[in-house]
Amino acid sequence: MQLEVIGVGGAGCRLADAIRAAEPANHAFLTDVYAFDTDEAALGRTVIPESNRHRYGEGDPAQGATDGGDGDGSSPIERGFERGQERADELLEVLGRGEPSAADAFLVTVGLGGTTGGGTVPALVATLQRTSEQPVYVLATLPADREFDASAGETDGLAGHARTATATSDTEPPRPEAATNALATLERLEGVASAIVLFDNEAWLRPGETLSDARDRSNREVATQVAAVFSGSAGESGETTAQTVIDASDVERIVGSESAFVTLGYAEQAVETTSSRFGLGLLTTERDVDTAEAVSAVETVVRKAIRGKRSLECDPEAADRGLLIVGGPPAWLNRKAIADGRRTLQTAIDGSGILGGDAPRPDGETVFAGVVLAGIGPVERLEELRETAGTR
Ligand SMILES: Nc1nc2c(ncn2[C@@H]2O[C@H](COP(=O)(O)OP(=O)(O)OP(=O)(O)O)[C@@H](O)[C@H]2O)c(=O)[nH]1
Ligand SMILES: [Mg+2]
Repeated sequence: MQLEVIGVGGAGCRLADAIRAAEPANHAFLTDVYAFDTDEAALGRTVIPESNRHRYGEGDPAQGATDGGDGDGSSPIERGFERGQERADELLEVLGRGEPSAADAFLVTVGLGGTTGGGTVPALVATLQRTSEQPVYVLATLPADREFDASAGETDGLAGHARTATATSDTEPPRPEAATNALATLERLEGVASAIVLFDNEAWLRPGETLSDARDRSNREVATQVAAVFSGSAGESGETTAQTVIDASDVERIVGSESAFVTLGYAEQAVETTSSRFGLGLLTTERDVDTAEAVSAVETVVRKAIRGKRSLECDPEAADRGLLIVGGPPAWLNRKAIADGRRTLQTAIDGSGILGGDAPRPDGETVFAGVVLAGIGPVERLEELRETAGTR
């Protein structure tokens, strides 16, 4: 399927960057990618072409307000929502200069916790829903606990000292209000976004690591998960057509249109792709691949994608619906193992429906599985954030 990606705020733009970088060369699944931020310097650090970057809200009183309320008693995130409403048409106009109708869906990427991305996204998503036919999905990160401590970075000894000394505007500020902000944005997205893919920063940080240290790695992880699911059977050549093509309407059926929470899983395994004397000299043919090895590779990646670490940790049983995509060099895509994988997913989620497809990658060097679990709830991490917000 074809996706238009719109990054908003610092994290949103970096996520959009990462998704662009994860697009497989011969399996394009992106139409346009945009970066929107109030912060000119942050925008300048993205690799999104200048024509698709847009700074909005210049000189706006709401901008950069991260330190509590102002005279009128409104909180920074509320002022962020107001600014979002004021600016949504301007952003829509920028998107209109591209070719929004070429996309099967929009994916708006944002880091929840701040006031820019989280403030703008509800109004932008609502405006897109009003003015276009396609589903509008949101990819949102949840803030990590270590961001909430206002003194972090100054009190954690030498490492913190060194960081402070070399601090650039790229270093993440402490965000005591991050949990409150994140929950406020999610509340506004309820009933507005078609579906909300969550990525929990807390779960992907290593001990002692700051968000700035970890963010490139985290962004690559989630971008790989997104690419596995959305690039599905995109752009393949005629001779390697998927047995079961996953298209935009299949994705829509699984994630739904009612703001369901979604988590993504991914696993891959490198496989031998030595050239064959029988094929074109480049492709691995079925006779080069041991069936038992192919079955084992598919089983392994499917199990890891379902049971391993996902963008948001939750029991697969907590999901209503699931989607499984198994990809790799065609000779490795053992049909029976893929069918078994679908049954594994069906059993794991114990829900109402699953879909499965395959994604042949003649030029690929790995067998991979991408998993979508949709309609998950209750989300434990959101409960934790509610507790944090309640104590502040
Ligand atoms: N995964 C990931 N999360 C990030 C990244 N940058 C920031 N975050 C998270 O996103 C939240 C919001 O950060 P930003 O996107 O920088 O904030 P903003 O939307 O620009 O809003 P401001 O407060 O006005 O800067 C933070 O609290 C972090 O949890 C990133 O590159 N990757
Ligand atoms: Mg920012």
